[in-house]
Amino acid sequence: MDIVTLGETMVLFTPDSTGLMRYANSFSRKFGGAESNYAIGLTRLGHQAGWISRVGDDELGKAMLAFIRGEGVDVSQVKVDDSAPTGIYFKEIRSANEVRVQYYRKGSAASRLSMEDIREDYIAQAKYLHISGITPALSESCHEAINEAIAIAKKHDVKIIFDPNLRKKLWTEDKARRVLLDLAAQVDIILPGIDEGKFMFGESDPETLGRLFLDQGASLVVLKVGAKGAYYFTNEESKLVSGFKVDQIVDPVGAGDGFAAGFTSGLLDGLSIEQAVQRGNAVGAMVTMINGDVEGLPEKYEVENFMNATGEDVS
Ligand code: KDG
Repeated sequence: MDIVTLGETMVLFTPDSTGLMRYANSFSRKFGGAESNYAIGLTRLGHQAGWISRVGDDELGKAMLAFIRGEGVDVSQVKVDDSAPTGIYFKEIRSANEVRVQYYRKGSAASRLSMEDIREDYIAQAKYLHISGITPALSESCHEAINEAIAIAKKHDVKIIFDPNLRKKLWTEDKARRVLLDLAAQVDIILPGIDEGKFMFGESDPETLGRLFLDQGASLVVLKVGAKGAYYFTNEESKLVSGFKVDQIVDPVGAGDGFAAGFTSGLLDGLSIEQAVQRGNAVGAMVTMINGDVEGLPEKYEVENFMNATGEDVS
């Protein structure tokens, strides 16, 4: 396995019309969850990815599992839990720049994920463990599962990639800040957005944030700055890698997961950090052009064509 990730995926209902949710009468059923979005991003790019989770013993949970399995992700570590339902979320697209989400996930099957679901041999054989800041926000047992996965990865020298994925709806700001900072101190690579950096450290200058994250312990920090692209920082170098032009943003949700998948794919292919960030920027941009969290994730030839066709500087 190239990467293993863990977290909740939900059934996603998107109104077929834009505007206020109260006027929406018909919806498209899709699936979305930061960690499985990331895993699917990697399988589309030709890598092997495994996802650890729980789904409810219900029709939508079965459909979700079939969908993610069908995308080539290993779901052997996903439990069907008959004591809680599969979580659901609705997306309200007011405009491309204003997408609101409404969760129905409290007490969901995935929120019951626990350290017993984490198998040492499964994580030990991966090249990277990917974690996101959403999972510890879901429940105490989910937080324990994350800590267990981190401990196993460290024991077996599996590199840890952390996407803070701050979701303010899921926990208090104090707790979120405390846990995200704690996780940032335990990982090898961190992929925050500039707003997440600001939330965690109260700083908005990219160079300062890069330094602060490195001081926490990560050896590579990739700080995303929206359409402008992303900075990367190591103890030796730092650089802004420009983003790609997008003609029309349709749905920005999932762009960060696409970025993380493109970037990790670059590392797995042995690209330089700069080239890996470039691939991350391209995949993130491509995700925004299609409605849905995973529908816009490209195959490798598509991302290469996109990069060749639109490699313009938007900084
Ligand atoms: O990054 C995209 C995710 O936000 C979306 O797929 C849903 O996992 C999700 C969440 O918790 O918001």
